[in-house]
Parts: sequence; C-alpha cells; structure tokens
Amino acid sequence: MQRRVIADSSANMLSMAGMDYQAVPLRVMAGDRVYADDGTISARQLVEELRSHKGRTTTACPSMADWQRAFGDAEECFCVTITSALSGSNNAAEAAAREAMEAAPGRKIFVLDSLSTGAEMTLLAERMAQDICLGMDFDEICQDIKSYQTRTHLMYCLQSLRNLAANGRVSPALAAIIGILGIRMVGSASADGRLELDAKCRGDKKALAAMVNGMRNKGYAGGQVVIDHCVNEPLAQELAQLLRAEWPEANIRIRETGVLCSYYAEGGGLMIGFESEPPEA
Ligand code: X90
Repeated sequence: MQRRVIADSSANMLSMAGMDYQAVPLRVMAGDRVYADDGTISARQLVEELRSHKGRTTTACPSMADWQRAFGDAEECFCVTITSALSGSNNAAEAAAREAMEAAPGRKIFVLDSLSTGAEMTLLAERMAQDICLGMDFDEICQDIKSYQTRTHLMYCLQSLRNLAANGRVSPALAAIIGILGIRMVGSASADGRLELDAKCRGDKKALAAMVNGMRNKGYAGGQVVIDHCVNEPLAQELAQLLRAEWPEANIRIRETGVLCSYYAEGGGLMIGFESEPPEA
C-alpha cells in the first residue's frame, strides 16, 4: 500500500530523506513576478529582489488541484497545512481530500490544521513519517499526531511585520511598533493559530533571552528543535548555543526559510519549532 506524507511549503521542507513525501507550494507575487515556493530561489535572493520591488506584493495558497496533484494515486495520505486562521491552504486541502475520497471510496486522506507553520509543521510531518515506518494503521496515526501536536510549539523573532500587516495578518499598530529600528517581536503561535506577542525586545541579546525563556515556559526540556532563519544564520547559531548550554542533550537543526516564510518573516527573522517534554527514550 502506498502511504504518503504531504505538507504545504510553509513547512520549509522540500523533501524528506527516504520517505514518500510531497511539498505543495504556496506563492509570493510581486507585480507580474510569481515566486513559487519550490526551491528555485534562496531566501537571500528573494529578500533582495523584494527590496527593490516598488509596488504591492502578496501571497497565494495552493489550490484544490495543487493538493490533488500531491495526493497522486497514494491510497493513504497524511497532510499538514499552515494555520487555517491565516491562510486558505487548509480549506483547499480539506476540499480536495473530500473530493478525492468521494471519487474513490476506501481511500483515506487525513488533513491536519497545524494552527502554526514552519518548523512546527516539519515536526508534525516527520512524526507522520515515523508512524508510517512503525507500521501503525491509519486511525492510530491520526490519533498519535493529534496527541503529539499538544506538545509541539512555534516561536519566532521578527524584525519587521511590514508584509504581515500589508496583507492583513497582523494589526498595523503592532507593525508600527516593531518597525522601529532595533525592536524585535518575540512571539508564538497562539492556541487558535494566530500570532501572539510575547515580548518586545531592543536588540538581539534581549530577544535571544526572551526566546529561551519562552521555550522554557512552554515546557521545552531538551527535545527536538528546528530553527529556521531568513538570512540570519548567526542569530540561529547563537540561539542553538544558548539552548545547548542549558540542555546539552538537545537535538537542534538549523535551516533556511523557504519563499513563503521568508516573505512574512522578512530578513533577519527566526522561526523555531520545538517539542515540550524531554526526548523520548
Ligand atoms: O495563504 C496565503 O497566502 C499564506 C498566508 C500566510 C500568512 C502567515 C505566514 C506567517 C509566516 C511568520 C512568523 C510565524 C507566524 C506564526 C503564526 C501562527 C511566518
């Protein structure tokens, strides 16, 4: 039986080693240029090109057809989407799944609303893959993923909310405060899948302390961490160092944001997916 894991591209993961995995691209539009989130442009180049673009920019979620193409002929699909509170990706995936299952009774497609994005989605997709490797059945996997989701989290540190505000995803008032030079917003994905402000920090040092604190408060105790950065590897490395100082057993990976997350996190931004509770034995 063919079993496939699928995530939209906001997970910042284009492939998964040794797994039947598909990424469904979102898009960024600037004038008549369309940037598909499929690995064809780096975060650095995207940020540079957008800086020189004068007009309006926006984003688009995948269509039902995009999701259906990703399902392919796989009999069982396990999908995870960016939060439904900020994007239509989850809606499109749900509708595509309903249609595909009606057309082929017996086919099983699970769509999970991550209520988050980025590296938290990566952790959820990797858990799906792990469950498949363990040979769990469809319903067991759905249950396990929902319970795993209660101990995955996302924090971020942003230097600008310009693109989020321009596209109606955060309030212009908040964007104006964070837009002040040197001010960083440290926040997390809220329970209902929106941006939650945890701390306004002046400078990287305070922001790093706020991130470590935020993770501790959410129950981080040495489990998996995935740090995605938008043209800011030094800050990602510093955060990793602070975490290792406190939790030597921490399993930390550092990656670069894809197109969608680079656009919204903007240059300098970090997004951190992590598990609460210690690593499993
Ligand atoms: O459908 C679309 O056009 C995509 C809209 C996406 C909007 C939000 C993306 C945010 C990405 C920002 C930091 C983390 C936010 C976490 C929120 C739960 C990156």
